[in-house]
Amino acid sequence: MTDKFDVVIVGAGLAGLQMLHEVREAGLTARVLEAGGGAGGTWYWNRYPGARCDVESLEYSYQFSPELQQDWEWTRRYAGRAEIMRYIGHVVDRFDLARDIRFRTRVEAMTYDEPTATWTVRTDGGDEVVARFVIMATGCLSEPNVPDIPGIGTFAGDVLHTGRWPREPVGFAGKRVGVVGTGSSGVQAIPIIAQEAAELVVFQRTPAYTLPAGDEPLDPALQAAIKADYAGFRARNNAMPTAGLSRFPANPNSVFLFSAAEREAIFEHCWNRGGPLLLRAFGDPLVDPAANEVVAEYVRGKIRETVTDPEVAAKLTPTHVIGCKRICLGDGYYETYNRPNVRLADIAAHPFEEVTPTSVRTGEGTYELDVLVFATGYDAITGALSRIDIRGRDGQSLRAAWSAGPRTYLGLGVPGFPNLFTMTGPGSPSVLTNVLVAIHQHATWIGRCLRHLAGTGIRTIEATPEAAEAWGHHVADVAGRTLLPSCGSWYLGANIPGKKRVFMPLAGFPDYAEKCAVIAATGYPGFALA
Ligand code: N01
Repeated sequence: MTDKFDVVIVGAGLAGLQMLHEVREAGLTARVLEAGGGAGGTWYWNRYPGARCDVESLEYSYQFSPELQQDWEWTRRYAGRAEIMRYIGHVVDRFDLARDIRFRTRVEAMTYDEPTATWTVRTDGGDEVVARFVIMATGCLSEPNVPDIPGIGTFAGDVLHTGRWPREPVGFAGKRVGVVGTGSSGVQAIPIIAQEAAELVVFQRTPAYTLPAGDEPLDPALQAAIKADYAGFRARNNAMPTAGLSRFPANPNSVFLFSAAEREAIFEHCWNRGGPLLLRAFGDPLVDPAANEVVAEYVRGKIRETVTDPEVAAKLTPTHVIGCKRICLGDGYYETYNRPNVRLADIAAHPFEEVTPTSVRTGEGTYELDVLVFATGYDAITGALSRIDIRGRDGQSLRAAWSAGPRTYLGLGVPGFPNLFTMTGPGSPSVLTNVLVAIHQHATWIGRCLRHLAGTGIRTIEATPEAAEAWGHHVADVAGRTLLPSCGSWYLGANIPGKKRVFMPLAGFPDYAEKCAVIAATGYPGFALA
């Protein structure tokens, strides 16, 4: 069966849903193809215990409808998965989005046809959809990374990944559970699993810097005050480098301008307030290694203070630059290691050797387990794009075009792939910002672009190779002025064996948004329009 639409959107997560709304506003027809059984993207799949957003609810929400943002009432400072899924369901119903979404439909391949200037998109059901434009709203953290440990296929118990958690409830009572990974997902799941499981072994490769989230019921007076001027609140957030947290003014001054006692007081305030404020407490921790070390050492002190066994505390203490991997937010994480049923296995010092039907063996010993949970993250930013066989001009594949690292213009267009847009793609601020703001900016920019093309009779838009080349240098230059590329993070692709190490996101939202706006207002320089 072949259907025809103006636009195909791949993915019905928060990006795909807003994009569908924008495409409709532009007067075009759209079909959204979504692999999951419902809308929500990352929130649909991440059903693991403790899943909660690490961006405050009043910011992690859509801004395209003033009525929606007035009507919706958040209950927590950080919304949990269930609350976010209720919000997504409300948005889908309110804007009648589901009628244009085909669920349980995974896109396998797509091919550009030059004579007709259309894309043919093929699904796992064998159907084809033809469209002039394809918009990839496939998410930055949607393609799970599962380590290849010898014997993993023989394990007789349940093997779970936080990003593909089963729909049916998973019970840990009376079970011996192993969790691999201590990034944001592990840090949230570990304290909850520890409360239920008979025994928990955490397999840690790199300790994370974990700051208290400070989750609490949302103060109704704060919610009302923000709603009284939501537009102003959004505008102030958009002016921040990470497009958020304008409620907590950043201190631009060097950490070294303050005495030890003054620093301590500022750090304590940030720690007790919760959230990632420590990194904004001074102006230089993400650019000066010595300043970074001051902040890192404060967090290390907190770990030593919290964890009662000094050997365990030492293993949990990170040594890398704070902030070069995404900061984890979680309440009660370090305290969990004081529980008698929790053990920490250092797999950097003693790597995995083998999984048997009943155990995991490392260089240090054998752990008998009933359940194995992988909180091992994602083939980030490019993973979901490169698993689809995308063929552009002259049949060239996106995978091949990106074998030396992703090449985009603005993180929105790819040379050789006309009429294809990537949302929150490599080369855009995406994961270095509040991603809902990044989504809003991309969805509105693409919507405006589609209206422009329709109004001028232009058939194709395509990033030029020169513009993409220059943009790649710009992204690298901006990252190179910070400490962000200084450790083996998923921002760099370093968590995936064999993946080319390129710093993929662009730091600094306001400058990026301004550039995109100027490009749209001046006839789309850097894109070939034909
Ligand atoms: O994944 P991660 P995540 N053998 O990649 C380890 C967002 N998010 O799902 O650091 C052994 O951060 C890996 O070790 P190392 C957020 O943006 C947000 O936790 O590579 N271990 C690390 O400890 C976040 O950053 C929220 O050495 C292996 C862990 O597994 C992003 O998603 C909640 C391994 C993976 O950490 C990803 O977070 C959850 C291997 N082969 C996620 N491979 C909130 O909003 C990897 N590891 C709160």
